[in-house]
Amino acid sequence: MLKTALTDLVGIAHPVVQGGMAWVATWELVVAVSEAGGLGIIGAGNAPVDFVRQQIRQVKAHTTKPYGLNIPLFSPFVEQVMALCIEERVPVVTTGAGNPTPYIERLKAAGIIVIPVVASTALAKRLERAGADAVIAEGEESGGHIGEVTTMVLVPQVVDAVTIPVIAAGGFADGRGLAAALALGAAGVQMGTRFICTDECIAHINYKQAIVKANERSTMVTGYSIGHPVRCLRNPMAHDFEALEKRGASEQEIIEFGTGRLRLAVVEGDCVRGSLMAGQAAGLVHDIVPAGEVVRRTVAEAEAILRRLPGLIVA
Ligand code: TUI
Repeated sequence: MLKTALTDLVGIAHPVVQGGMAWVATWELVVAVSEAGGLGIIGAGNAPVDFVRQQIRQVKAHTTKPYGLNIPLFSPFVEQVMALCIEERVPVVTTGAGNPTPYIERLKAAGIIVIPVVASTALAKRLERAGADAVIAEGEESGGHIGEVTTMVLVPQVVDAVTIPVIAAGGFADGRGLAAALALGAAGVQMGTRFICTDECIAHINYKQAIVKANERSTMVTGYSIGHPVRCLRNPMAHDFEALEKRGASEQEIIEFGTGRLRLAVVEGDCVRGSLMAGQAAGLVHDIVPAGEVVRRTVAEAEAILRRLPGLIVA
């Protein structure tokens, strides 16, 4: 067992968080991760409030363990989803792609643990002052919407910048990563791509197999030109997106081109026209297994490493 500031804060057995991925992180995956002693997180994405409510109700019906909900701050339904979290007493709320300060006080007043994703020390410090309970420091190795700093340099700098627990994200897929994150001063890891390749994840099998086939150079980043960099697997869609940006297409044209692409990948399994969002850790994922197995393996491997490392010290 690994006891950290994160396991204490949230009341979970293992310092392993499942990223709240839009379309992908539905109640089935969340229940599997939380039941295994990790923290499962519903991905609200851009979904309307009725869909999100159903997801919360299903999680509550299938586990009594702590769980969370992620809301990307550019969702058109952000206000309603925040209100829903309060109404449904969701234990943990994580946010992505922006500054959640305007919501923190309300969430905290309802007893909700608030854990924003940050990509810089500046935002981490501001959010600690605003009352965040912990932060997820996410490096540019991650899939989906990303910042500009790598995990290896971001995590220890965020650890130095704040006193609240820091969860490391971006590039993690196994126990070696968890052990390394703890060495950097983090209180746990969040993994997204690794949890897509699980039996309980509802993503199309084509999506999962594309991740299993990927190596460390299989992802690329599009969207820099419109200020929304997104990492996904290289495929015809990603190359077309890049070509569009290179010829100076308007923001509106680019957004229109991108809209609905994640759904195509996740739901239809369209690996040509869909956006297969994934992190560089895709190269570390070699199998599709139960989500509980991912949690157990990650912790067991980290424990074995941490037991072995003191042997490196000589008198
Ligand atoms: O949020 C993410 N990753 C995401 S959200 C997403 S949603 C979506 N996309 C397309 C179609 C449908 C749904 C996909 N991937 N990760 C968390 C994250 N947040 N990474 C980086 C950041 C971040 C970046 C800058 C957080 C804050 C920030 O600060 C800006 C500011 O205002 O200071």
